[in-house]
Amino acid sequence: MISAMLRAPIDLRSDTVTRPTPAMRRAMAEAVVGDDVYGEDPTINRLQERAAEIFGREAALYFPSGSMANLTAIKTWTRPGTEVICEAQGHIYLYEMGALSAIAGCVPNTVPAPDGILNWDLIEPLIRPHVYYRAQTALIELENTHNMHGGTVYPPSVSDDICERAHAVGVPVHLDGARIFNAATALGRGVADITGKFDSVMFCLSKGLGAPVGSMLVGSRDFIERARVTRKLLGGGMRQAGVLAAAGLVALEQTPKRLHIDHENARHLAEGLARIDGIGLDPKKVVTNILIFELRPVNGSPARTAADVVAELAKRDVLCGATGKHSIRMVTHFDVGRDAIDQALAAIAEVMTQPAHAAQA
Ligand code: TLP
Repeated sequence: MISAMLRAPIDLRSDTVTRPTPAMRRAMAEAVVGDDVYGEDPTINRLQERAAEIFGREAALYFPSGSMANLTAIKTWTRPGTEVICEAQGHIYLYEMGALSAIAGCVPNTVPAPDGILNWDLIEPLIRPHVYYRAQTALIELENTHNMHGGTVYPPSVSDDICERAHAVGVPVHLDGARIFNAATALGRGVADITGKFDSVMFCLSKGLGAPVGSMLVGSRDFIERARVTRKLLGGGMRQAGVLAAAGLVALEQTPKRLHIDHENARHLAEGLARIDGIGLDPKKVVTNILIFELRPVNGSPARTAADVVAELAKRDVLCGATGKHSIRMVTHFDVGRDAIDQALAAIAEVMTQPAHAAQA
């Protein structure tokens, strides 16, 4: 009992929960810093140069969060009263506080897509004709990997096609690539290769890459200079934040090569879950580090609620999150090894043998 109490929980709520590695902490302690609002933080400048280089772009900009980097891109590409096309479960639409409307003044124009993967046939009907009294389409946004569809990955031919056709009608395309290194790992391709046609790309250092803080926006020099102004407007001008960027540099250089382990662990978890009565998911669809499963009725008993299963798992030191009344998300990352995944599976199997009412009593 005591050892169970002392054991750190198996935290599958998100890959945002990772703590900095010893190498990151050393780099943070030793970081050379300056005032980044004056462009004088050598560590931030180095991180921005490396991000631009890795993505084959002219420039990059460091942000405190992915949400601020997405909003900055949206606000830089659009003006109030214009529309942003995105997928109906997109992070910018569901989980960024409606900032695209509240702050950028844009109207989201959403469409659901199978597995969250848009294509031109879905997007084209949403593009507004050039009539002066219609809100104009100012931006298309894609999400790769797609979080709320369980870490699904865009086939590069599909995202390339969307970008080319959008450019042909004069609309820029922004990528929410919070987990683009996971997508690249799953595809066995480089991030520059799979994102080259986007006008701007946001990626997070603080998710699968494991840094404690930070996201990047990459694009042309002109776009990044305009984004720097928008970032300051949003209150995102930081000072000696090289102490944070130092961990980001370690994450950028060292972590992408180990992401396949998180993907293997997610698939292993998915295969185990699919064998448990009352759980529905297709393990073959789990190709990165996120999985979302459904709770289903078993032998005439109603489906368990996600809130009930999440609470029962928490009592067993397994943390995860509900994404709907009967759906749960789990995310693998470098703080959760294969043993922890097996322990989590044992706990889930135990919880799922309880009758629905037992947990609610
Ligand atoms: N996602 C978080 C939650 O907000 C859901 C998570 O735990 O997955 N784009 C995508 C696709 C994201 O998944 C997230 C964070 C963001 C943007 C925002 O990044 P932050 O949290 O740094 O603002």
